[in-house]
Amino acid sequence: MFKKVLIANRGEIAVRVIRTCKSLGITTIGVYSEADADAPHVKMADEAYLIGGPRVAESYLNINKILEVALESGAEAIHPGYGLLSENTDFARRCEEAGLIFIGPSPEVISKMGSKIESRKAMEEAGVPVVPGITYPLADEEEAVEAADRIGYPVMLKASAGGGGIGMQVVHNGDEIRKAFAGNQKRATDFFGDGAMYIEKFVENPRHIEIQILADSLGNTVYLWERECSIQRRHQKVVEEAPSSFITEETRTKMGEAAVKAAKSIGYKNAGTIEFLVDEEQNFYFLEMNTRLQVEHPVTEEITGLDLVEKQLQIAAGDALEFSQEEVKREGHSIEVRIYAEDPKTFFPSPGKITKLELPNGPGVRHELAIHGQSVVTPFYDPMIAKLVVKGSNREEAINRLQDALVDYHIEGIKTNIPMLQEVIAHPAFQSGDTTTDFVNKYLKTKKANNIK
Ligand code: MV4
Repeated sequence: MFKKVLIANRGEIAVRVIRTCKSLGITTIGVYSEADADAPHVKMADEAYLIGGPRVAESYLNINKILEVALESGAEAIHPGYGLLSENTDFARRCEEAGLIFIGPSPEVISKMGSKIESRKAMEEAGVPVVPGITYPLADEEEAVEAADRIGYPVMLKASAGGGGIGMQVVHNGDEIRKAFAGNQKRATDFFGDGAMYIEKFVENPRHIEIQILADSLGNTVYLWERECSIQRRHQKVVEEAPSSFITEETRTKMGEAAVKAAKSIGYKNAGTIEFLVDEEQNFYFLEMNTRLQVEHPVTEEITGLDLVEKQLQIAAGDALEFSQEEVKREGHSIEVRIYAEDPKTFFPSPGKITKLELPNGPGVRHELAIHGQSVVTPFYDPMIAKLVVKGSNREEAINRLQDALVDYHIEGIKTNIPMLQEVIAHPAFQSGDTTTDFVNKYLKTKKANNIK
């Protein structure tokens, strides 16, 4: 195992990674920006180095500076967390070139999965179901209309480099495509520097269900069941749970096996997630692969009893997975909610100084925190300030524990989305498991502020 690891991230995920490193006796190197001198991850790390100004481009995305700190401090490996540099092909390659181990898959795999068209192609070749559609960049809107006529409407126009719904639109006929094409292509070019567009059949009322996998460098790949993440607001996940109450045992096995096949076919290594859309008939289709540890990984840890950060470190150090697929357990039910510093009515970020923080506890309650009781939440970073994770022996118990915990969760000084989370969890549709991707628009009182294009 490594002796020294640099954590190239901030907030709750940096804290999370440091915690496991400490439990394994690994010395932790933190990095921080001028805005984060007082942040929890800085206090927790064994050593912490200032790497630049508050804006991420000056600090947490500053590859040269981060590599310099890693080399000077004697770190052997870098954990990128999620977001920031975690899916940056150039960073993974630069780590390799500097003789540092990037804790994640190879730069080639990150790059391939970063392109929606490339990853679709890879999955088609591997025999993993993809949504009926095309697997090449469209030359222009007329080619899009031709393809859509073949696929059948409605279709979804998508950007190959897309994320967060950017460059994506549902279209119902040729005229709509002609109207939508150039605008979406331009947005994709502006945001990602890549205007490649493709189309897929539009899947109605889908659920977002993803499979966690682990792959070691010796060829062992296992799936750690699913997470259901259908409740999202503007492509931001809000509530995640495991297991899904929607899929059958048969679908669960098929999806797990498809995810392992997907990972093996591309030579995947480390922890990864295959996202699927699941339709009302339980057909599932590959959507995209996330080549990093995800925000919602704790719900998988809760039902499997595994520490995913520990597995990532072991895999990166060259160790074999010490268990087989049959030995992966699935016990109880876990739900995570993301707590954002935002106005619960307007959903605008709500930075400011925290004046009071009182956290619930009790059986089955877990916290992942980016803040402490006197933190200043700045506007420079993602407004997610904490995750509340609960576990129960079944979904009902998990829901009850979550409701109680949210009542006892007190943050003062800034506004948070806790009222919205309470509304979701208390809703009969959530309680009965009716959790499709249009939940927020369909059921919440606040839905006017939640328009999805
Ligand atoms: C879709 C879809 C329906 N049909 N693709 C949204 C984010 C992006 N990564 C893919 N997304 C979707 N792709 C087809 N062919 C519906 C969505 C979608 C969605 C997916 C998962 C969770 C929430 C969502 C909210 C709106 C649309």
